[in-house]
Amino acid sequence: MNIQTSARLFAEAQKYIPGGVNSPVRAMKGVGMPHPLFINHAKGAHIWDADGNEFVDFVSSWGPMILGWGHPDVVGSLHAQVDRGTSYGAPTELEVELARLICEAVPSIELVRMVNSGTEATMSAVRVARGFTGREKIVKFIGCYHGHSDGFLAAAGSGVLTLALPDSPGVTKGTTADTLLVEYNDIESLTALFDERGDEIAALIVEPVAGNMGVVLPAPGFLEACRELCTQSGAVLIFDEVITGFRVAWGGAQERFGVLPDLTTLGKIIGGGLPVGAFGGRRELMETVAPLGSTYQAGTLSGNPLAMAAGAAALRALSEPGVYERLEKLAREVAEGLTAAAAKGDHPFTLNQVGPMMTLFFCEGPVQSFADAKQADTAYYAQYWRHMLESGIYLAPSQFEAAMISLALSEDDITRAAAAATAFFAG
Ligand code: KE4
Repeated sequence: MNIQTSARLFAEAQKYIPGGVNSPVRAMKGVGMPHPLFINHAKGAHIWDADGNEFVDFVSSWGPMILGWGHPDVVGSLHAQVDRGTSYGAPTELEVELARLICEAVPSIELVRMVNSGTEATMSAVRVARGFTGREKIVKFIGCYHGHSDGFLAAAGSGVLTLALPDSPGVTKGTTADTLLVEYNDIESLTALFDERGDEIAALIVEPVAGNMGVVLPAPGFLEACRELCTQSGAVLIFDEVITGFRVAWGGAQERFGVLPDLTTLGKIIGGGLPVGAFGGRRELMETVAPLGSTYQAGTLSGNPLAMAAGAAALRALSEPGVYERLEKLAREVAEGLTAAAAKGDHPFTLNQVGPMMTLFFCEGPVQSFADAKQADTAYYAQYWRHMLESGIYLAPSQFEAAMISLALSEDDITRAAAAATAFFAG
């Protein structure tokens, strides 16, 4: 496959951008590529790189493009707005419309504040929880990613109840000292932590379906335990639905699994492909946010008219009858095709899926935690990924990410992906 233009663009990019990319996972280092592919354009469920190579896309820009590229309502909303002004730094009707759609869709959200990224959303939600409770500790789960604000860049230290250590230069010990880490789905350790330190805990933040260690499902009772322990201790339960929001159901994972958090963070899909994030939840919590309350949070481009227009158009398209049934059907067909293909090979594998997000792990199942996920054969994943790329299928360039299904996938796209996978595993 000719990727010379990407090679040239990468050489140029490295002159000006650290690592030649604006986000590390795009570097494609996890799959043994000499350099990332530079994308030229996309339409529907297809994406073209700078050398004109066409791929069926299963990344969806890491989630936002659930409708595919070029949805007429989303593009139309941007064309209608762009000549009216791209940013005012003032309230607009557009942000009221998107806020209304979110409050009506997400069961636990009574008030919502728009921001510009998932990182901003989770950072702000934790601040609200700390301000509301007057407490300082936060609980997060090993393998969950909530963006790159300091308190979340914490690695498991040693000790029975895992104290966190900085997981990046520049993150201070003081910051991560307020972060307590537990294995995902480990209800026993979580309960022990709350028994011992519940009165210090401001918030527990969790991906209700983990997507950043590859897809890992909540074990039966896990989300309910998070809910109950927070209720009992007075800690704030935060569902980080930046991926799952409007993906696994119209009302997100909280609707699909029937557990309501106190705060929810959103991103990706709600911006229709434009930069966006949001945090929202129970009125008594959100009323503490400035200027109504005293917990400060702000942003020059928060509620940006283009992002609001595209996001509202995307949510209106997703609110149409039968959309999520169709998404589930497409996802089921993709999962069945990949599973049948992998079964033709001799490498251990297990597929974790919640509707339109899934990961094919190359290890024995079950994969129910980051410790399990780390058993996956990343070298084999890299071989699989490169084979699929050469076959015109664009997968997430990491074993520890999710395949994100879009409504733009055709039956032919799904058949092509299954055939390419079969050729790899049976080959
Ligand atoms: P952003 O700041 O990247 O918009 O959102 C951070 C974030 C928060 N919460 C969850 C559950 C997330 O998955 C993310 C970001 N997801 C990654 C991919 N899994 C974004 C891709 C990237 O970092 O380039």
